[in-house]
Amino acid sequence: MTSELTNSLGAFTRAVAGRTPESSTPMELWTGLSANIVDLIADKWEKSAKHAATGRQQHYFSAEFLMGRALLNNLTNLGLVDEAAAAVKAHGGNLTDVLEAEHDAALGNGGLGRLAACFLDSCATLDLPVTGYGILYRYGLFKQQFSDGFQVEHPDPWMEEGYPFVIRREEEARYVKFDDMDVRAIPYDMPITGYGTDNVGTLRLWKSEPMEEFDYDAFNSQRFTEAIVERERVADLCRVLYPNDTTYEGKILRVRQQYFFVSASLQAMVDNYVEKHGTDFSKFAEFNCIQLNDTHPVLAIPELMRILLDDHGLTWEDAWDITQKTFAYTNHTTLAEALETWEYSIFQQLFGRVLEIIAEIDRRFRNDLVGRGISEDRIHYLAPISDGRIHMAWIACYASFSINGVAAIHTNILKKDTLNDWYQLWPEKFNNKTNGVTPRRWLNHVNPRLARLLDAQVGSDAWVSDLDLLKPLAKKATQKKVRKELIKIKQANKKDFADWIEKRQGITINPDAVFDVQIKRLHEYKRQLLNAFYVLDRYFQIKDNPTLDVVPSVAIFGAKAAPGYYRAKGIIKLINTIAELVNNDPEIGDKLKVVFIENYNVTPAEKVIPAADISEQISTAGKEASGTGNMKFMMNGALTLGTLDGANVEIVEAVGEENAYIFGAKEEELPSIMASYDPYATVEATKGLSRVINALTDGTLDDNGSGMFADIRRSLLESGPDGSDIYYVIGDFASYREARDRALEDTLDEMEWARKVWINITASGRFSSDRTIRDYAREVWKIEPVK
Ligand code: T68
Repeated sequence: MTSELTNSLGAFTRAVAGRTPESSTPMELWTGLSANIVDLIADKWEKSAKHAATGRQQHYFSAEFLMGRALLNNLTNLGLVDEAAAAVKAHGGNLTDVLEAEHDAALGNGGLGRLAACFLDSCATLDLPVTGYGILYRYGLFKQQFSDGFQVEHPDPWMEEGYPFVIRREEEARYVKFDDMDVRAIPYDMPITGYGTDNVGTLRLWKSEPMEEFDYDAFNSQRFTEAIVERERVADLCRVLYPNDTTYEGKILRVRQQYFFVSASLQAMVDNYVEKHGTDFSKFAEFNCIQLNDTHPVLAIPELMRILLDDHGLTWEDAWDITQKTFAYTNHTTLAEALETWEYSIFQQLFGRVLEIIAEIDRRFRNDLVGRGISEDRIHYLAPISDGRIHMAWIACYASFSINGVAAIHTNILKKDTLNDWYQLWPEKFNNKTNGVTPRRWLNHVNPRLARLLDAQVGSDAWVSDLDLLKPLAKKATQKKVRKELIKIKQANKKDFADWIEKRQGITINPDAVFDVQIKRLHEYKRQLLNAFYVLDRYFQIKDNPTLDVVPSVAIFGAKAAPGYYRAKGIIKLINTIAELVNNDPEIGDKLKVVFIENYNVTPAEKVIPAADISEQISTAGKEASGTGNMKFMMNGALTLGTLDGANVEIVEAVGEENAYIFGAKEEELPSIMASYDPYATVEATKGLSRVINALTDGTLDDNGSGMFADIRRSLLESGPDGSDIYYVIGDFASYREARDRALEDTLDEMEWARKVWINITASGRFSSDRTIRDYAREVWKIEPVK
């Protein structure tokens, strides 16, 4: 008997492919099945949206949503995986091939964008009335290729072949005005299904288009080509995601993108309010709250003021009162180079009226602070406008009722350092919301073997939407059966990864070796260099002593560098060069291998995390705001090898120091250490390290004449602001090597290792984004589930 889904899949595939499903490509079957799924969601989605719009609503503004693939996630949420597999099979296809045809929606750089995606998943699952707002980038984060070990970037036209999971809402278009151009903003809505609920949330992504399909005057005159150019200028606006993470780039197109999406989103929100409640705005902040994901959407603050003042005639005092009750701001970094400030002249050129409003905010802010007896210097430092620049974080801190960091240590650093002046002025605004990740994608979906074990132990799949249910299982760590099961699961996952990487990159690894994984953006503060140095040191040790009894391990990396970040690209070249050296040395064999996953993204993360034994979280203490990969690894039974930084601190708190591998200088120790730090002397004093550092420039490692390796060496050993090893790589090396060696040795006692693994998995409940979102909902957003 053919199932309903088999029939509908046939129809949908015919409609998109124009031929029988049997002759369709996996991509066409993917498109057909995806359209079919949207069809199945549609009624619930409409109902959820109507329902949510009746009460208080939360709006999540973010320039990035790193969604990854959508189809399997939706099939899982709808409980349709088996049926879909059968339906695809009935048409001569194979669900795995169909799922693998899907492009990642890579509309984000890294942690910040992926966090936004996890949050939407949790909001939908918890039946919370939350909508996400962002930009429909035509090109996602660049595709990374290695050429001679160097990173080369390629465009990522992720939806060129069609993408059924966004629906164009023509009738909800808005106009966004710049001083030098007018733009039509068209929303594309993506349904966000939850697990075990009929609630379907929405991610609204705006696309820019020319005001008129045709400017007839222009087209009918000699200005034809100019008119075409003008159209392209508008389309350019949301063409590409800026590939910088954590560093700030003051590009005019970027600020256009920011204003574009917040203006369109606010217009839609305000229109919706007027429709429901009329033009008495006194209750606006009772019905609406906006979370700003970092400073990228902070232009929403003056823009809401503009709409209330100019379009609705409110007084400044009333508009400001509403604005201050509406916005909440999340900070994601303490790095000084990440704080967004825009040149005054750019705002002058793009939106004079918005600038006028910022200037008035600035004037009133200065008056306010003078009234509080604050010194002129401090006022100058904190003012929205100073030294010819607009300070986005300061506007956010002033106008928001809530300011939060993303892990306990990070929030403390904000209070005592980065935002200390603001903390002194308004301590009550500050709160911590430790990040989390969705257990749907990052456990249930990526690790079905472990998920089934958890089902059996819990007695149902209830843990998928209530990860705290794992907590009482911790005591089963003593049970041999559970531990044996865990070992088998990890082995099978490692075998899967080994097959996947072999097929993808042609590299063979031994699934019985320890998989040690560092996957994250390439940045000096994340210290991939420390990891690379360890590998090189180990290589030299084996070369010196070929009979050395080492625990076989595979060092697995995945990382993209911002295209303009020269040193990060040098580190990529270095890791690839070390891989070449190590992997092709017959004397080394399986004792040590290096894998660099090319084009690391959400999907490769899903493949490697379930296979990891060791999770590398080795940033310089105080630099990683939270990290979220650390949580994904923990949930999947990898042990943390890390510094006391970001959420590592809370992970160690949850599992106990004996169930993690902690090393390195602490955040509070570093200032005094750095005051008298001599990297050169430390190299000399650390066994094996000078050989490693010298290998950069003595001909052992070849950077193809690029000079990149000499640059890396300089950054560590030379004095001056561009050198001095400011991330303390050399200083932490000995302690890192000791901890990593110890972790590798510990894997030999499989049963004891499995005990630690189980403790980590069962303690991961507090790192579910459901917990994070409940905290936001209760303490900041003040929203309730809507059934
Ligand atoms: C990350 N930040 C933090 N920024 O580095 C990480 N920045 O510790 C934290 O876990 C994560 O945010 C979530 O809170 C980023 O990912 C960016 O990607 C970014 C992008 C554009 C501009 C600045």
